[in-house]
Amino acid sequence: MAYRRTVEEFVTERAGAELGVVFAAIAVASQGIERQIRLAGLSDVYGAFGAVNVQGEQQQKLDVYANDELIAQLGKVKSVAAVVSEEDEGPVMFDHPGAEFAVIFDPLDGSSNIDVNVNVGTIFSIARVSGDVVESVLKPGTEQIAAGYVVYGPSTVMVIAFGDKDGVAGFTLDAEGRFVLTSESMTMPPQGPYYSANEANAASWPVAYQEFVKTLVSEGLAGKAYSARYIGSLVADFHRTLLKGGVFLYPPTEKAPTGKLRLLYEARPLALIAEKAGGAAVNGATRILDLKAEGIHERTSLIVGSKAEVEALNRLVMGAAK
Ligand code: P6P
Repeated sequence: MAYRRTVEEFVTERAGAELGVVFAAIAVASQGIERQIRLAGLSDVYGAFGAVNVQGEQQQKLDVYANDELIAQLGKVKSVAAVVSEEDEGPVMFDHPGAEFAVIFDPLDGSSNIDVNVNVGTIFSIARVSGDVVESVLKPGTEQIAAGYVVYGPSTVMVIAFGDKDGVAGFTLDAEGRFVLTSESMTMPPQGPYYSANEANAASWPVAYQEFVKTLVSEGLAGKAYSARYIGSLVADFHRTLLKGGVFLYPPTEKAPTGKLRLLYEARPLALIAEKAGGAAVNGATRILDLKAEGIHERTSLIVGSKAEVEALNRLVMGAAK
């Protein structure tokens, strides 16, 4: 079998050794997280950690483990100045004078699904630091140096994209614990068979979103019929959308009028990957990558997926807003 490059080798070739080392640290942390998830039932790592994070959410033991592991691995990389995590109020600063990168991440997304053995994921974005770390990471998503996610499951896969290069690449965790290249150029189908949303919230969505889903169900779009898929782990719902096409939508709701998902470490990294794969990502009115964040834990609505569906919904939402 032909040699498969590791994610560190691939990134080093495409974007230089400095970034390659950052991805190597993320790969080591992700391998540790995968092992903890796989063996969770055999050790006491299921369940609540007994504390609440900055989001006011019950931390699961594996949330804390994942966060600690990513901080530990990235803290060894001299070119990383700081990390910004969903689990921490502010940046975790490292004593790395002159370091140029900040890594922003959701260490374990979908953790409510862990105890039921459903896919969960790590989502990350890499920003260039110039001066203040927070100011640097709040810049629009078009400034991302790179972004990626890891989806833990029957097969654990890392998917990445670079801000200034074309293409989306996929790596699979092998038996030796390395993420090796398995998809060199991933593209999102121009239209898909699925829509993905938590329809229990539909009554509180803005009407345009309700109309859109009703139309997909009753008439389809451009002659295509649709089916519903909703896993409840953003990374898994996104990964399916990337591979099969269609649209994932988390519109504004009564409980989350500005959206539930986080802009910096959920929507933006996935928006970069979606666009680099030929898809699109908006918040209903604006391209996700153009949004400047006001705060590191800012939330947003997210419509992401194949161009056909995202653009159709965007037209409806913009039309309704007039
Ligand atoms: P709901 C998981 O808690 C998460 O942050 C995302 O992974 C997922 O897409 C979303 O929330 C699910 O939210 O309201 O449908 O349970």
